[in-house]
Amino acid sequence: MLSYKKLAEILNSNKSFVISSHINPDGDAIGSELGLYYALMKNNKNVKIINHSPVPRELKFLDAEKVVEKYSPRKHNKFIAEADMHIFVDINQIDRVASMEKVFRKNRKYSIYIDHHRDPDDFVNDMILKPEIGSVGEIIFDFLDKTKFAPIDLKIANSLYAAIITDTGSFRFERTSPKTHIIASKLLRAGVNPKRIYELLYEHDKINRLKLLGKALSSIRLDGKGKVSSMVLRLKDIKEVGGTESDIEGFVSYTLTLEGVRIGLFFLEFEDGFKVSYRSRGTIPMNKLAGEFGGGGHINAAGSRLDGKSIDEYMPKVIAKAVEYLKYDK
Ligand SMILES: [Mn+2]
Repeated sequence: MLSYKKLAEILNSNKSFVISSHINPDGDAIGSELGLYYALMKNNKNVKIINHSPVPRELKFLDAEKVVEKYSPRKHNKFIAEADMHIFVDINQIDRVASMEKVFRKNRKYSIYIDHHRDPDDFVNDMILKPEIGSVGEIIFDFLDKTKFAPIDLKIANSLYAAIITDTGSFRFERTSPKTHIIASKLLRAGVNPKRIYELLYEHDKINRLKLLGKALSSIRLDGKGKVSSMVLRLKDIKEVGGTESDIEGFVSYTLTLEGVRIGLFFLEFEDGFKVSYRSRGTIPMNKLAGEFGGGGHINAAGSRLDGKSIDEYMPKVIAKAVEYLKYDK
């Protein structure tokens, strides 16, 4: 594993960088990318953030200067091929960059993962991997704070704060630590306005989203003596109300709000297949459960996407497997 000191040396000794993250980026992906981007820019580096997906609507406020670019081979392949270094944040498996995988594989550069997921692949030369940390934003902060690689100005602070609150569920998920709060306090001292960031991130529901949430909530069912709850959103519901995958973001968290529930599942049907989000409390490994259906993730939060599979055939199977997994509840 790369030390912060060594990372600072490596960044200092290179000039041009590509920063990238996963398909459908969340606040931790975009916030961490931007935090690192501005830190590199302060050191007069040549940097581009290039992602497979565009910045989602609800995160656009973070990228007021529009520095995050959506990948286009014609526009970016040259820069990617010529950059000294490729830095991947919030991922540790190269296929998470989706359509960009090819260009990164073709143009191997000194590359690193900065991440907090388990089970990395061996694509990169080095990595900073801290699965015990709640967000990559905290890792980037820690790096900047300890090495003084760049002063943490308001732009960096806002980016990292947004990364932290999205990935810790506003300081309530398992991996929220005393240090998470210490970092948040330092970011507030750097000028972050927590009320404003929270409003920008979360308080902008569209009526479609609430209607879809209503449909999802009314589908809720319990199995495993009330310990496994699941919700489903069908393609016909989405078509009836209107809305996209990003309107459905976070619905899965409602499955765990029920008293006594240890595993929550959320099924989302697509045109050609479906996706499952898995959540758990305590020691029940959702990464392992998702792994049985071609996915992965963290111990308490994971996902899998089953393209070309029938939701009616698989939903009972996934639920039955989840009930079996209650045996891991210590
Ligand atoms: Mn993350």
